[in-house]
Amino acid sequence: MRQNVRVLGVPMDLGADRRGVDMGPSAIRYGGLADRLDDLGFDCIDGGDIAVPRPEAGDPDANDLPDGRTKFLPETREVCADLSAAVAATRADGEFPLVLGGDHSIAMGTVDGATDPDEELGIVWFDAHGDFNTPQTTPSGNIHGMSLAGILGKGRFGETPWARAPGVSEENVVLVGLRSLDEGERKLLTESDVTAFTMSDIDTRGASTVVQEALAIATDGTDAIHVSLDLDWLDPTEAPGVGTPVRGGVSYREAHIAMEHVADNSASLRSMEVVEVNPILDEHNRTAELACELVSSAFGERIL
Ligand code: B3U
Ligand code: MN
Ligand code: MN
Repeated sequence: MRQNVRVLGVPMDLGADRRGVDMGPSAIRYGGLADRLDDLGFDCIDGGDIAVPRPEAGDPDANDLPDGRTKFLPETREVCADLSAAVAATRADGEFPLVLGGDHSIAMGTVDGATDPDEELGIVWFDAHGDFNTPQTTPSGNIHGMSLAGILGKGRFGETPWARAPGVSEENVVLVGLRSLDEGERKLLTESDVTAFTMSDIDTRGASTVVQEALAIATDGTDAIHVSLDLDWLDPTEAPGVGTPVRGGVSYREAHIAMEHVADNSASLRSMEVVEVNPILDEHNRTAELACELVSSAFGERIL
């Protein structure tokens, strides 16, 4: 009997500049996610949405410090804490947490709920961006560009780390498809033990080989893995409905083979999230529908 899948929506747009990603969970549901998972033999349960405050209700810069910028930090922490609790409750009920964003800041909540302090969780982060800025290096103040660094406890807010998820070691974290980095995050990433596969690696060695290697690194010595799928990982010709598109991303076919390799590792897969779908910028919901297709591949859909 396959594990039930519980879908958790996070209509979060506090971590990004452009409005619209808050509608991502609705667009992905409308794209047929539950029917696809049901067809694959999973029981897909909709856990509803996590409450997210409206940006108009707060002041993004209220918490800025002289040495650090983090727009909407208290609000983001609250949403991530609620999401973490929902992910942990899903696991406690023996169900698989599938999180729909929302901007990528929510990964801090998903990962926090997906792991325990006495465990090791590997992460594969499919993204055009490094999301490795800190409150000290960020050019924008947007938390979606800092969430992976936050999970690893990089950067500070005043005297203390500004974020940290338990049970994640840099050695088991892998970025795939990287093609846009700011100067400060480049330095931090280079100095870290995180593995980063750029688009050049994919061009040179092929998506299939690179993704299999990424999964091997994430599963090596860990109890489980989390897969974080930022739709801007794909080329904008395939996924136009994202807030920060970057040319030169993976193709439709490369994305599918990557997700099929995720499915090959289903015994290790603890949680998955799909983020940064922006229906306002999309063309007839095709990015959201693509997100559903990719989830299906990650959950084992095959032609034969
Ligand atoms: N690196 C830039 C832009 C960015 C990061 N992630 C997204 N955009 N989606 C920043 O603001 O940190
Ligand atoms: Mn991202
Ligand atoms: Mn991105």
